[in-house]
Amino acid sequence: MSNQLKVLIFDVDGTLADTERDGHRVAFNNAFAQMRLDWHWSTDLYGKLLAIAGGKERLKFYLEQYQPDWQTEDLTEFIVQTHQLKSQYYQSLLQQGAIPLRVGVKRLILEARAQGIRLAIATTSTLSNAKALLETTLDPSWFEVIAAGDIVANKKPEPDIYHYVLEQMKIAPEHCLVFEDTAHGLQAATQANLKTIVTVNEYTKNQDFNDAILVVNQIGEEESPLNIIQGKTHHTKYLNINYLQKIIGNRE
Ligand code: XBP
Repeated sequence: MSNQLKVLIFDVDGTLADTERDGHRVAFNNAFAQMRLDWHWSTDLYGKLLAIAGGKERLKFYLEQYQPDWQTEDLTEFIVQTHQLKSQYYQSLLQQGAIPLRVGVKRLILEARAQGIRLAIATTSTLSNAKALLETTLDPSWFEVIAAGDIVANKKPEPDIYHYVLEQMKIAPEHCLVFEDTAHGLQAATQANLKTIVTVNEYTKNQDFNDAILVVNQIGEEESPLNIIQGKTHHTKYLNINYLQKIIGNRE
């Protein structure tokens, strides 16, 4: 018996949109400038900082590794305040429409809704930041569960956020498919026994995706077809629900 696809679970940053390079990074730099801090995160440096998941955790790591002599009275308070300011800048970038969805994301989500496939979000981002992206590009109410940020004890690559989604939706992992863009995200989903499709981006394209069932450059559209990077060569220009059903059912 093949498994039936019932749920799609999406990571947010880098998967739904290129929010890391064009959003979070830019917003952190804006916050540093407003706070008169002489720090700038280039796209290259940000690529290294992405090794640490979570904006607050990433800032702490940066201070330890790159500004070891810089001091403040209350580090925790500093991180919280800087992150709040950064989130304001991030959300205003979204409101300006500065960060579009990746190719094929909206079509696939609309198709899933039309076919009664349930939807969820599993992200390391702060809830307000994740919701802001959904509000400006899709609709948060389309997602039965929006699991984000500090809701679980351990962020990706630990599987906690995926376990949380499965529990909330009362669904077995074999009926779900995950979309991720990073090795950390893939590791988190795999540890929760979830099959994962990876849509790589510039930051993640050289990472190890051995555990993915499929690795592509994007979900794709008729006029902007996908490239298969790893996995069986299926003849398709873009991912649709019928195709995902075949993948999950191991029927191709
Ligand atoms: C992305 C992250 C987040 C964002 C910043 O994780 O690691 O930290 O970079 O978001 P995912 P916050 O791929 O799981 O979405 O500043 O809101 O933490």
